[in-house]
Amino acid sequence: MQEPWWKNAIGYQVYPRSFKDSNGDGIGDIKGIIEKLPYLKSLGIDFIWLNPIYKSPNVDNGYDISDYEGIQPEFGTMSDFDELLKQAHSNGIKIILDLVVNHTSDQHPWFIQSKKSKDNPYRDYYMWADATPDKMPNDWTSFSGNSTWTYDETTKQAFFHVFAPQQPDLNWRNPKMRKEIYKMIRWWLDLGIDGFRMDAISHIQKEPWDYDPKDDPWSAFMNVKGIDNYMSEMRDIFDQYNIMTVGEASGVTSKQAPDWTDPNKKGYVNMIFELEHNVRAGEPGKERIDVLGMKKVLSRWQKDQETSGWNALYFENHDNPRINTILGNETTKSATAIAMSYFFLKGTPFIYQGQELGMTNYPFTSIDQVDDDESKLRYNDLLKKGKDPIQVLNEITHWTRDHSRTPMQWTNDSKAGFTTGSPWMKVNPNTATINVAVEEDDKASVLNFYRRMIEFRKSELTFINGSYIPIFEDDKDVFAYIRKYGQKEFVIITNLSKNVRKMKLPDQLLDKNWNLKLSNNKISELKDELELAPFDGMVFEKE
Ligand code: TEU
Ligand code: CA
Repeated sequence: MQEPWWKNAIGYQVYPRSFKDSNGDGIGDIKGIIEKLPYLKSLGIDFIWLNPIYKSPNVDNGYDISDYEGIQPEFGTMSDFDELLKQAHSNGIKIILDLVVNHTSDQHPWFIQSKKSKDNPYRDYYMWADATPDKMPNDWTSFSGNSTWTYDETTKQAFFHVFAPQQPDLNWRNPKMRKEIYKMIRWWLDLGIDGFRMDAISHIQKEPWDYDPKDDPWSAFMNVKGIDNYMSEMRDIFDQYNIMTVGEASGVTSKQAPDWTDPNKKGYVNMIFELEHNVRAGEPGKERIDVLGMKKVLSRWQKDQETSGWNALYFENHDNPRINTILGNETTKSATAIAMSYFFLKGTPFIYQGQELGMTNYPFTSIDQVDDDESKLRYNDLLKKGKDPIQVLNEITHWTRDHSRTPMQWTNDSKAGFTTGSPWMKVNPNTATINVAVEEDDKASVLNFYRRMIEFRKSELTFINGSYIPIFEDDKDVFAYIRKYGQKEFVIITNLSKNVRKMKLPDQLLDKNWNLKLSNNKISELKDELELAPFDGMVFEKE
């Protein structure tokens, strides 16, 4: 059977606002992406996931949509988008868009109507309940730490939102609302896009308002019973197109995942982004990702979807700090070891813009430098709870989503070659050394390593179908595994730490000859006793 195209594809996530500015207003745009298609082609990626490009008041950088079928003017026009799609396709690159249907902007015409009166035809497009200014319908907590309810004076009721108050949740129980969303979905698919990344999709169903979340404050809207109906309806549309879909589905467990991603089961989507391995909200003091914990989560997802379903593989996205800072030590060495550690797992790998350069966190020193709405909400909330301001600042600046949203570093210019104007978000000063131009010319750069790694990954079908066998499973520094299919066998070994590690190879690797395929260090043979320097990484193939 022919495998679907997305199984041997590499994804690249573009955050349009920060990718490339073509007209000097300091904001990245669609024409900027078109300009950089040759770069993306040279990297070897197969599809782009674009963060929201729709009309939006921009409270949550495009995740608050006021017109699903209009392009954000700062980003360009619909004809720019058509051009992007055309040129991407002629370069062999597919485009998937963000589908944000858990909520809209409070400036969406539906919500403006809905707010007007209790009998407005759009009232039930959203969720309203009786309240007073100081008594909300229940005491559920939203993702930003505040109430999920905002009181509205006009009708003396409150509306429901799991994110910011400017992002009211759509009422998926309303079939009329769903019909309009499905029409919009078809509209984009008919335009020829290649699929969707479905934002916050596991939250579209909520428990009844009298549900008690107990000690799990978000359980009231995480993969709640009844979501099946809506997901199946969308699947039935997707099935009519040759596209790929990836659901951002926190709350769907690894055991439940095959149900979501296996076409022989419910198969709502082709793959899901799990959020378990990528722990964003670290406590102060716990700055580094715990390698052992992360390995356990990733291994569990590999196993639970080994024979049924499919994984989406990623370390970075626009919601997380830079992996080369929180897992690596901001070196070429760590960036490349980290890359190898996840790229050969079973699933479709995603790269977030700048990750392929080894970009790092931004050195924030004050809350005024922070743009992210979620970070500011949390900052104020923690201050209100009486926490120490310095500690709060530390926590927020360590984890703010802004780290990943600083401009893409194209050159060593102070504006990173991102814009000729004043960039909307500060450029990381290390663009002096970490940038595309410098790395193009350096054979040993992170960028050129990614190129080799992508080419190799795609040339070897074992990485699609092979089984996953973890080794050194309980080791706190070394992430290593075997991929095996028939006679073919590969072993991936990465030291994700600053420690020198002496490893004794497990029996299953002994008495075989191993050829080096990819490496970021001087080791050329797989010996029975292996000494790994900090952030060594390599891939061997059995002879
Ligand atoms: O993020 C949503 C998201 O991270 C939640 O779904 C998650 O389940 C929750 O925080 C618990 O960990 C997406 C986008 O990626 C983000 O940028 C948006 O701000 C958000 O949705 C709202 O649209
Ligand atoms: Ca611009």
